[in-house]
Amino acid sequence: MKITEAKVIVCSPTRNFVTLLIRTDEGIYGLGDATLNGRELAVATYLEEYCIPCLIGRNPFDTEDIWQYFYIGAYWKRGPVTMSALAAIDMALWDIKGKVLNTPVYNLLGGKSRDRIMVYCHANGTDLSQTLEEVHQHLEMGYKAIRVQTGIPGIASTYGVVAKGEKYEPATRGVPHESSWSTEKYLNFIPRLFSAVRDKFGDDIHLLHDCHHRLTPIEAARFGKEVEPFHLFWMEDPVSEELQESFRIIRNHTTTPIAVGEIFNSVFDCNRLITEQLIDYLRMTIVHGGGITPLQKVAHLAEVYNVRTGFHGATDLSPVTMAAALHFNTAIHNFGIQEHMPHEPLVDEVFPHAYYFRDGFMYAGDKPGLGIDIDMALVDKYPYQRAYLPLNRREDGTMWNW
Ligand code: GCO
Ligand code: MG
Repeated sequence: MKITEAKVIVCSPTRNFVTLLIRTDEGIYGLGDATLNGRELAVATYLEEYCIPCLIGRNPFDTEDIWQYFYIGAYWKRGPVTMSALAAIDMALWDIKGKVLNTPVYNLLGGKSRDRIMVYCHANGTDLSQTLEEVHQHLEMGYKAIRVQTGIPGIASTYGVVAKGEKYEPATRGVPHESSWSTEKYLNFIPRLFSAVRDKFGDDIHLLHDCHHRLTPIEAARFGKEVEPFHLFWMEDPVSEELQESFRIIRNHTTTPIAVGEIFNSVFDCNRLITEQLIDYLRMTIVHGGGITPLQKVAHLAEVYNVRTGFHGATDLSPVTMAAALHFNTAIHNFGIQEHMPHEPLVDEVFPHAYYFRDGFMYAGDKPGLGIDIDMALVDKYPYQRAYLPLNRREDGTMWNW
């Protein structure tokens, strides 16, 4: 069996997605997601100019060798652009393998470790009362785990929060939006938020929170300590992660579990965090972590150190990544939780899929391969539109992590 053609499809049904479609001489094709939010065409070009010419003629079953060919063979290892491209190739090949063998991909990754995947949703009001209302609404939808973000008094806009009736979407069209930030106001307010949520809804729901890389290690330590009475499932991205040893400061002060890794793209971004047991959940998911092939190795390493997965699943990760993540989550032993930020109905139309949500859990479905497709007629109707993630400044104007 041989790869005969590979094609990059860039479309924007409400937001941009980059998809790789690989065809074989036996008429079977596979899909991979290569979306890197705000930098989409860099990955598309990398695939078209440098990867696709070397893919033609290869055996799509050789997932390990093809991965190493593009990883070691590029000489320029790692980085989000190249690793997202590599992830798309890898996903598409696993999809083909499953289709040829007529079995869902989870069966190729170890079979079913569980029947259902616990997911967490987002409650994010502009103020406390709207946020409590959002928590209520999501409980009604059946969610067992909820990430809670809220507007902070005295800060004009903050990460993850949207006006009433709007849906949170990380990227916006036009030039980047700028927001302003006060660590002090944030740290003073968030414990009150979680106290109010526990008072109103009790102890049975899992509560999560994303600090979005905005604290220093000692500030994150204070955060973790002050929310301990409300026993969060996790605090996410408490600090900017480049300095892996900085997590020891947080760890020394608090028992609040830590989740990191949505911007990681290789095991070398988190090897120390894992082996020194400085984190509890790893968020690096299939698309930005280089594909199913390397993520399997990372998950197995993490299992030894009691680190579970908690894959990134915002709207900028396409349904192709969600499908791959759900197969992966079904199979590996040390699954923790999966983020679920539902796509717009139009996105689900462009990418028809076998996976589904029911009563707080998601299911990969039992179709061969990844159980995902793309509607080429619809794709042409929604061409790419440049969009950026926002920027963030401290109140005095200093650039800060968004
Ligand atoms: C999350 C993330 C997102 C990212 C976005 C960037 O936890 O879901 O932090 O909101 O900011 O995916 O593209
Ligand atoms: Mg996050």
